[in-house]
Amino acid sequence: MFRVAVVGDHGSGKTTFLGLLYAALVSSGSGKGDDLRFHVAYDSLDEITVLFQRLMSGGFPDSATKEGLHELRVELEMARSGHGVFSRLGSRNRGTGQAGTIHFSLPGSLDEASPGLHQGSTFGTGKWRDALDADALVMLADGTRLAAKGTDVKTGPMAAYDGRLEALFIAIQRWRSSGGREVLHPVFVLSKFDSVRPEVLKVANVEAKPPAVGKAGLRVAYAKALLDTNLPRTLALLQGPRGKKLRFAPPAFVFSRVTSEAEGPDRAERIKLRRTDGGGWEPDYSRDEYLAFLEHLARIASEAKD
Ligand SMILES: Nc1nc2c(ncn2[C@@H]2O[C@H](COP(=O)(O)OP(=O)(O)OP(=O)(O)O)[C@@H](O)[C@H]2O)c(=O)[nH]1
Ligand SMILES: [Mg+2]
Repeated sequence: MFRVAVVGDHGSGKTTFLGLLYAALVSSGSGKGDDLRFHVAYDSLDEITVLFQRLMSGGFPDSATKEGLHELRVELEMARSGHGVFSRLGSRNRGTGQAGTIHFSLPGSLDEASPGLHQGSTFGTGKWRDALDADALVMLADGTRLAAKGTDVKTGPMAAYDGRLEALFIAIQRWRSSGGREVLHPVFVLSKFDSVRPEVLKVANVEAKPPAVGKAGLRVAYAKALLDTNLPRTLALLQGPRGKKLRFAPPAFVFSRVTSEAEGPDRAERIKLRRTDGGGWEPDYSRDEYLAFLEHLARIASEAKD
């Protein structure tokens, strides 16, 4: 089983991210080619279905949805001769069609985690175990909180979060110094990317839209132009000397965006919906980003099995 832990501060967009990932999975698994088939484990089905229905009808996660969803277990299966985003995986596996089980967990909000974690000390049980044992660590960086280049990094809006992420990585390094998985894949999700302050993009000297999926080098440069100012300690740690056992893979970046409609006097903030090819409705979100991320996960999950 390939373990993916999703971490971020309170309200950074964790639940929305997982819901949209599921929406992307559903939309790709019901396409004409059916390159990707998936099966959601029974124990995760209720919560993800409720969240999915909520997003598809234009609502952001509410408190009831948030309470329930702490994990999602998905069995991925690739078509034998896939031609879609998953085709590479299909060929790698020479038609066995298996990517295996991917277990997503949402251990909680990092700003509300145990003090032991903040100090980087080792701690044993509890839901944060999932983060310590993860194959991939997905870190939400709330786009609305990004500071513009030139801001004092020590007092910027993400400075404290940067420290918490760094502490989490140090805790993981310690936890695995004597065993456990030897590779950790860091993934930065720049969430709410529709709402990044224009000034932030301007000062960083980047376009309003991130480079398309597939333009790997440009995307790394784009993301780093924004994150260098906001998460410098975490980025430095990931690039620094290796720990005794644990190795960090090069980070991946996901630009997550769902268009929202502002709240009015008597209505809550809503998700803007758009027409699908099939004639239905879905959230207006960065579907390409999510599909590319699923492909990335499927690939590293299949490599982890080798
Ligand atoms: N504009 C915009 N707003 C977003 C997006 N994603 C999340 N939000 C906003 O952020 C709020 C919090 O999102 P959640 O997904 O519930 O965040 P969370 O990290 O799960 O929050 P907690 O579980 O309460 O800590 C939502 O209610 C939206 O208002 C996005 O892509 N675009
Ligand atoms: Mg949540």
